[in-house]
Amino acid sequence: MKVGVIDSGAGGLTILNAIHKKQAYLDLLYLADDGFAPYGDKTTEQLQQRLIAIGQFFEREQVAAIVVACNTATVAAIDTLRANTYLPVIGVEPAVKPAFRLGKKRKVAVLATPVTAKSPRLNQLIALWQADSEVHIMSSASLAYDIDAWPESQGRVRQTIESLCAKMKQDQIDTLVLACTHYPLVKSYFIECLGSACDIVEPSEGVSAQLKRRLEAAYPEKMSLAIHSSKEGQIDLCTSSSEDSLERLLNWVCQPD
Ligand code: DGN
Repeated sequence: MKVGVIDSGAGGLTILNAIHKKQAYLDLLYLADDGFAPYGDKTTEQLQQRLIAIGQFFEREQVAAIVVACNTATVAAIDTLRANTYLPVIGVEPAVKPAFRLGKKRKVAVLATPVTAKSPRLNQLIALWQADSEVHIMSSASLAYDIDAWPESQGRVRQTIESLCAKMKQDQIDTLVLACTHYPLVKSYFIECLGSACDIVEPSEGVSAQLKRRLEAAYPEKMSLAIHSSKEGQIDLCTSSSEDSLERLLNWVCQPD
């Protein structure tokens, strides 16, 4: 069974890796839509139109489900995609619920792209789970874009993370939610700057588990056969821009923890 996974660039590979780790029997087709990146500075309407076209692409590829492995596209356009495709669609949402469940009176920073940071959906999620925790929404317009330009951009990535973390330390943040799928690719930099006292939360395992539930509900027989087979699924990568970006993506596929 084949599943389509989409992000604007390399970020969704954090989700793809988590899916492959737990559900190795699935074939995965990853689309890095870097010809249209970054998603973080597009309008809601642009993202909605783009996701409709991507839904059609995945239908032609005969996938069984689509994973929108991008917080920005999820908050802006997942409902539109769902309304325009017959395929099950799984999104990724900022992992605020697990963050607030870590304990009471947390000081939580949610770091995202500008579109996600401003979205009503993020604010609704926070209002739902916040309880007595303090929340600081932070955004970076450049970080996801720079991660896509790895490794030349390594210095800029480090600088941006250092300055974001300096602010978090000043605010005595004890929990960081990585609310852009690109950010876990450079999680080690966050750990370096914040130290082990700060919990860092990201949603990739949750999305993988949600995908499994949706596939089991939509295709019970096929899934039962797939789970019990010894077949190792295939990972295919494609991009909407150049060959060069495909090579960059390969750096991030199935990295060890
Ligand atoms: N990985 C995307 C996300 O989770 O929001 C980043 C989108 C972008 O292009 N900036």
